[in-house]
Amino acid sequence: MNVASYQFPAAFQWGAATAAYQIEGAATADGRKPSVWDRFSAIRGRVLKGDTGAIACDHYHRYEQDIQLMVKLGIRHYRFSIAWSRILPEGRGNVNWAGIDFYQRLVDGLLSHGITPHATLFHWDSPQALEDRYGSWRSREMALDFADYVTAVVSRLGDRITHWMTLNEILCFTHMGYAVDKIPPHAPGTQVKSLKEVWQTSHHALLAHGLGCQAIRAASPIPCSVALVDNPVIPVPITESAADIAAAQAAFSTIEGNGGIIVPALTGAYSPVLLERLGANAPDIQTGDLDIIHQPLDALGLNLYSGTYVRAADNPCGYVCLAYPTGYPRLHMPWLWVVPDAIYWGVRHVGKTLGQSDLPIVMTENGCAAQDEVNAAGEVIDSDRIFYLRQYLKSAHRAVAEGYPLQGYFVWSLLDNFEWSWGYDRRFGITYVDYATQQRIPKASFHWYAECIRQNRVC
Ligand code: GCO
Repeated sequence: MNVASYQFPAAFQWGAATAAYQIEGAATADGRKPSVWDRFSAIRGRVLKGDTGAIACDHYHRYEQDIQLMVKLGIRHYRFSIAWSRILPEGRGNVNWAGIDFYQRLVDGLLSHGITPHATLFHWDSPQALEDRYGSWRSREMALDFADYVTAVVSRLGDRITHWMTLNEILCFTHMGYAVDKIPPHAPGTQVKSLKEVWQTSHHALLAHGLGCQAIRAASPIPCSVALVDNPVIPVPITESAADIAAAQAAFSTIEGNGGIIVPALTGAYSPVLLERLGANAPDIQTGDLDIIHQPLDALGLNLYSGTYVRAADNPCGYVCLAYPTGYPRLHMPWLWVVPDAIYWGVRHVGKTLGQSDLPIVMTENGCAAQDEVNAAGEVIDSDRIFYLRQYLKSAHRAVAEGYPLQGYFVWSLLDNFEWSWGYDRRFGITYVDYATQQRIPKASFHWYAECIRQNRVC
């Protein structure tokens, strides 16, 4: 591996990622019933400009064309998610064969072009029926229903999908879907009475992950890889002095929600510091829960977009988080501070601080929103996105060059898509989508990424 030219090892996995509700559309097609996002986005004022995922990129009908885009891009790996309410429209019970059929066609199309499918079983679109029945993630039943859904999917698609991911970003669909003192920005958008109830939702999601891992392994007809996808906050040492590095490492397992998601998932125990801080607001944990949650993983998926600078401090926790100065570079989201080193440190922290130095890591999402415009020549010259991606990929390369087990990188996203409460206002794609015509226009970043893949290096 040539360090100076940012060459990656031959087996490095280049990919792109999407999620069902963000691209599929076809909300009522072939037996699909509503998810919490259909209901949430239909409520006035919850999503910018009243946008919904009802049509989105119409990928459900245009998946063949989208596979052609992937072929043009040269990716050999594609990460997408499966919509629970297409498979089990009521959230439990009867399997909707038309839903299975869609994903079989999609996966067969990918495989016929040598593209390995990486399927996320849950990317935030819980069946509305389960929300109506018992408040979805507020109930422990949700974890059991998730495991049954996983069995329904893996037993029917597991002959052709070998890379599974259980849940995407637990903290987002729980702590942003439920909140105490404000209307939560994400579906189901339920205001609860205590922080304990919020932590209970993420505890149920962790249980769902654990039971889901067991269900995948029990149902898969062939050997497969099982992963969790998380988005921990990444402390980046402000200097690489021994003291600041130690501070960043100490921060990793306690900062924000990390101690209550990635730490229990990978170590089998919530961070004691977090539990002490939560006190009476800590979730109820039943005997045996942590063993279920702490399943062996074949890989860990990290979704990384930004990072938090920290430095050593003479206080009980040993670190302070540093505010971003006015004028710090940011892309087109309030939280999208450009901190490329987050990739390197994210990978290194997982290995060094959670005792997981051999666990393969995949960058399951990295990308940015930019204020893309189609120019007179019909092109989108998103040099800002190229600037962003190039820096993050160099950081990924550093992790690989230093021997950390980073095995792949999936750009978020293949297409502009429904960006949750921001609707279609924010564009994360390397392909521009004209929503009025559904025309796809590969942006400059698409061509740049294709060249990186072709040369197997950061160009
Ligand atoms: C997430 C989700 C994606 C988002 C992307 C940009 O990380 O929030 O996985 O669905 O679209 O991250 O915000």
